[in-house]
Amino acid sequence: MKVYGDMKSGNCYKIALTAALLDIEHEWVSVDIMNNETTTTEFLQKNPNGKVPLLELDDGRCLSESNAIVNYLARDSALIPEDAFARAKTLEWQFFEQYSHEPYIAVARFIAKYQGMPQARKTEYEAKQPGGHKALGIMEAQLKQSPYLVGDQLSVADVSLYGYTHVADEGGFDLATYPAIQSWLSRIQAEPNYIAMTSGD
Ligand SMILES: N[C@@H](CCC(=O)N[C@@H](CS)C(=O)NCC(=O)O)C(=O)O
Repeated sequence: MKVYGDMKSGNCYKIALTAALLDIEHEWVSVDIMNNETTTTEFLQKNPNGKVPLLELDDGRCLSESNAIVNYLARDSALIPEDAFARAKTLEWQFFEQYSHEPYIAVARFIAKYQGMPQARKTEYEAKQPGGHKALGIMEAQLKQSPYLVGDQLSVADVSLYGYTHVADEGGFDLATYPAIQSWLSRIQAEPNYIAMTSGD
């Protein structure tokens, strides 16, 4: 299978990390989002939404949306809890990630790190800070109660939230005041097959 992605993107890194943790063989096809490579006719045929990550199976079927891909790759693995309620909780965290975390932390990071904080987006960047801290506060509260977001086991919820949380400082979010998040980051980084965000691209 092929994964189309850009390792600058936490959404794409989630896929690389899932594949590494589960030792899933795949071909990484680099797509440079800064060079508009998601807008080519060829790419839009695979994902009409023009976004990475994108998974292309050997039979040609394509799957977009990072958390859908994470869950597909992790099917039948220990990253997906067997218990129905715990499994729904992993989905709860993944929807939280897309609606209440990524739109603040990932966007602030993109403006600061990849666009170099253009004056035209400075107000928007600043407006992202309270929402990002709210999301981090919710994670911190959970991680004070359990080592992982859903109980005692690493799950897809952790992989999905790890993607942008571990680089939140690049969006101006100082993690110093979130000790439980910091311990959680270290636990994930200690996973045997862990790969860092810069590798694989
Ligand atoms: N909800 C999508 C978001 C995907 C997304 O926003 N991808 C960005 C990179 S992080 C992208 O492809 N941007 C290029 C563009 O929009 O042209 C997911 O989780 O996969």
